[in-house]
Amino acid sequence: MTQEFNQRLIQLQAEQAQLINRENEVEETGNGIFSRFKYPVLTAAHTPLEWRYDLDAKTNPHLMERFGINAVFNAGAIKFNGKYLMVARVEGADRKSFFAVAESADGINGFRFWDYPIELPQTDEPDTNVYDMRLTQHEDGWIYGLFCTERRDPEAPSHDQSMAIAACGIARTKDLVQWERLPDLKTNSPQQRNVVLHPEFVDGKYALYTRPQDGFISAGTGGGIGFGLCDTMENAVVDQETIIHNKNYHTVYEAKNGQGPAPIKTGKGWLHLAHGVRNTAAGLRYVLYMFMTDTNDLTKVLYQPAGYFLAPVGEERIGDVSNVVFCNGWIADEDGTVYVYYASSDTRMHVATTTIDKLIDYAMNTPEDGLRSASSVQVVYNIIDKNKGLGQLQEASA
Ligand code: M1P
Repeated sequence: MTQEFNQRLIQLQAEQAQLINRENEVEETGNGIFSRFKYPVLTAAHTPLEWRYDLDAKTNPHLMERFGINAVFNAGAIKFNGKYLMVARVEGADRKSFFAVAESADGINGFRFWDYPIELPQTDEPDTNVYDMRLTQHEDGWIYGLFCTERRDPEAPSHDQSMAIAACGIARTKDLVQWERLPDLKTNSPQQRNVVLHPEFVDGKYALYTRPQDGFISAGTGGGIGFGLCDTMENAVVDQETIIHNKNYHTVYEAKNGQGPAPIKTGKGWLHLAHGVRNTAAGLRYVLYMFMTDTNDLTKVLYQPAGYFLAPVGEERIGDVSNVVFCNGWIADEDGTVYVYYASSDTRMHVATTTIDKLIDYAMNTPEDGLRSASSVQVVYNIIDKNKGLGQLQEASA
């Protein structure tokens, strides 16, 4: 027995050390907009063995897993004390999700979970499931975590055990260890997911991106990325939601969409990353897309490149909920590098790197969606015509 325990322990520890210490590799060439990396940066296998196994040979002689982890995905992100942190959605084999911080020194390699997952205080109405935290370092001095809290619909008949109500839970912290729970956001929408706090005050108020929707899965008559103001986060109420980016027929955000992480401020406007969803014969397909809003009027969309910014490829296409990429965390570094942390197929986390300059260029110079095949052909014609006589290698400039 002791031999079995020892052998398994050595193997488990060695495999995890190899996984965490593996250097990632940038994928060659790409599209010039961002760089993808070969390996996921955070997976279920990255979760500490101490969370999953009873490591006492007396009570667990076969060294069996006592708490299975199914997936690690949809992480918020922040640079904190010089380290790159993700607050990941960790989903147990029991389907319940919770939040846990993982840290890396360079934003790409060596992500390692902190010793304990986050102990999230409860409101008077306990959460059944929590997920998809968006982190915002607000100018009021707090780091806010806005997330989805899900509870069974009290109106649900007993034969339907899947009807749920999604609402926006709110917590705040100064150190990502101790969290203060605040009351859930109140809006006029029966369901809310993908709510994100803007990092600056707007007219002295807190500004929130929302996603009103009718049903738990379907946006119904709701949907679109909403924008609203509230006086306080200690009892957050958004009375009015203005849709700033709507669902649209025959686009990648035809069925629904949602704000990703908090937008990044640039000299040209606010850069937004969002997810767009469309239906296919194989189920819903989630991709990431971008748009840019005006520096002073956050409801005014200045630029919206056509189509997706990032879509699932290769292994990313396969997982618990296949054909999905989802992003609720990115970090803009002081040197202009942007780390986009995205999840694939509700299963694992990846990173893509780019820069603020490239994202501005992408947002401003990628043609908009003409909403018809003929318009797309015209865009290609314009590019071909402009390319006449071009395509030669350039002299290196000083
Ligand atoms: O399964 C894909 C995603 O579905 C939901 O996103 P949305 O609310 O936009 O439909 C969320 O449950 C998300 O966590 C999940 O990744």
